Amino acid sequence: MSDVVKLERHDDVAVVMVNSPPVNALSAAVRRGIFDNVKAANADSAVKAIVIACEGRTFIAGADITEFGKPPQSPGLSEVIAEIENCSKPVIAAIHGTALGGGLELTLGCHFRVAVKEAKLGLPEVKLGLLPGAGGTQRLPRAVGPELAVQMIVTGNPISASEALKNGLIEEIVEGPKAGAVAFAKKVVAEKRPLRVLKNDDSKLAAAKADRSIFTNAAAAANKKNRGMNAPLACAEAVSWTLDTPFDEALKKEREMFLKLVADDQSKAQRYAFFSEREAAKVQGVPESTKPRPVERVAIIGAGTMGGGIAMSFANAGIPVTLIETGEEQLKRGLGIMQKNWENTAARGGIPADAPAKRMALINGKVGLDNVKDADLIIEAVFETMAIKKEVFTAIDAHAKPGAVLASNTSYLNINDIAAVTKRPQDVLGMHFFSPANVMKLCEIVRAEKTAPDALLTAVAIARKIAKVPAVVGVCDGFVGNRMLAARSKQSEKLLFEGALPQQVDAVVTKFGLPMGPFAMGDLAGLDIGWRSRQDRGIKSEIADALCEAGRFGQKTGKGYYKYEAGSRAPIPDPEVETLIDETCKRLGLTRRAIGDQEILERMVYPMINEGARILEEKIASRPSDIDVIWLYGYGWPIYRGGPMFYADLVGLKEIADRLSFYAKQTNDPSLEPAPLLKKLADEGKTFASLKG
Ligand code: T1G
Repeated sequence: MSDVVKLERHDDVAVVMVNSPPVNALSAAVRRGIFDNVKAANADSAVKAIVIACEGRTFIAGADITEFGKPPQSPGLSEVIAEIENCSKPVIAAIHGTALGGGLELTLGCHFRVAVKEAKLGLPEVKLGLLPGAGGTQRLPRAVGPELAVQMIVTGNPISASEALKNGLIEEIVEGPKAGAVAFAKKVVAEKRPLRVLKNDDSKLAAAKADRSIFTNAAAAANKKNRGMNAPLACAEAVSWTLDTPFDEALKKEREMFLKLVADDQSKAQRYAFFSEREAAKVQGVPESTKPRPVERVAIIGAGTMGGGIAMSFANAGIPVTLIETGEEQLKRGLGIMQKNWENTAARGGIPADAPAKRMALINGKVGLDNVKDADLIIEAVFETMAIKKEVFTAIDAHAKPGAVLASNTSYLNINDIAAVTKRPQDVLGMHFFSPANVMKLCEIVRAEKTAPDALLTAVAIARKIAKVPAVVGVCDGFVGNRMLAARSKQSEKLLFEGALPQQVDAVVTKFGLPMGPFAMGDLAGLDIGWRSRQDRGIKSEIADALCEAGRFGQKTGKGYYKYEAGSRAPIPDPEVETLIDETCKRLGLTRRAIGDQEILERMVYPMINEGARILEEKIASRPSDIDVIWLYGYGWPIYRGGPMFYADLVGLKEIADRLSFYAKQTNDPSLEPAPLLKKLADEGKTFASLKG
């Protein structure tokens, strides 16, 4: 008998109870347990109906992703679903938590489905670079109609139990999943209700037979939103087979398509990203017994762009915030921007209409740093100068309660120096949010020399609670993300001197899958920020400085590396910039050359990988996958390429090391020589992934 699936009897109803924490994923043991118990219950003449239910926090959340790429073990999920579907007795799925992927597909083989009102139902395979591989593309359209089905499958977004009820995916919303399902089963038996066998029910397909545009539109929308990804298009095509391909033949095509996608590098990258995100939240080097400190109230210092965005993130999660500014005017402006942001989102239907007022009610605006006294976590988001940071931390050290965690949102300043001005360096760390902080998911948690383990876990736990993706990094200039970005920026500037133009470099980077190239990004952030920083440090950057001296700060002045039409953010190549680059190169006696796209791509990506290797050597990041999580969630690295270190393993570290050596000599730039760790792994024929162990 299976130890993850048990058979219970409730009068003449058999309950197949799955208990395989944490999410009842369909491992081989779970599949075997369900198959054997359903078969046994169906053969038992005393059993009149069968319920499939789960213990723990959720119904089956899908196939066991850890089994992908390993030799398949029987029974396959499709075999289990067929066993259910072919039962002569009613089989009812009792849904709670999230019925996702193979979990929802299993319920579609059942004759009826009931769910508790908080349940969510979805087919998120596309987010793993896959398509539903156990009949979902053919049964879901027969349950809810092709229009909703293609949207659910191409986007991977779940629907609520009430939407499921409205669209015929479930029969009833019940109080407790198992008890509700048993009661429903008895009703079905008493009423002798005919079994709903989806594979034989084409009634909901008729409407779509006339209007095939729902598939072409879904595919076009997916292609627009997910440039370069294979799975969304495959999903739309598979659902369209419901219109003209017999069910059994369509299942075979679905399986072939699934096997093709699961072997594709894109899906391997997306599955890697799924687990890497969760791995990053597991802090290394802290005692097992360490627990995070409780956080009931948060204080945020600074109601500017970053402080306001951070405050919104906490309020979005229902956590009360004391938002502190130096004066009423600044506070009023910051609160106004937050209110406007929420109202715009509500107007678009992104949040309920009453959400802006509810969330504003969680924000308590105050003037004066003494207002931090009740906070369990204090996050400083003031100007990026060390002097101001030290002033603020000295003040909060005087007012904060014992045990409060003191975090700086600095994007590169030394947290050790900030901690040193307090009497409690063990409570000080960095929480580096990315702008706009209410949207971007990444939060670099900066571990300073004296940061206490429980303070660190507190920051990681609260970041996850506000739906951020935390990654723990060490103290260095730029931590991980911006330090690697700086390595890329150095090359992008050099490429202009050597012969490339901003639009060529940016086109290569966006074609690779990043949302924006380095020059358009500079125009968005404002070229004057870097210009002031270089002046502070006595550094020249001929072309960027020339642009700023000409008042070309980027989007904010209507021109930077590009020009912009009034009210538009679309970058337009500007002949004036080409002239400025030409003249600057002539003045410096530089001869420019034609540079190919491949060289540009390698000079954009490989130096970042090289910096990532140095970051690992210096233990600024503890896993290559943490570096990838930072780039996936902080900079929009395309999820289907896994992250810079995952991509490096795909290209091959020897190839990367050789190309870096070549460019180091060609451009006389020793910083491009392969980092010792990269060279060692390349020489040994190893991968960054091999460091995981
Ligand atoms: N397989 C294996 N492990 C899984 C898993 C899965 N499907 N889902 C979650 N886990 C692990 C996860 O790694 C973590 O482990 C723990 O469970 C808690 O997860 C045939 C082929 C269900 C909404 O894509 O969306 O079915 O870190 O931290 O925030 O067509 O997990 O504790 O060791 O995310 O409460 C389709 C993926 C699979 C759902 C819960 N299903 N999972 O979120 O917890 S493909 C999915 C989630 C498929 C079929 C196809 C979420 C969740 P650890 P967590 P959570």
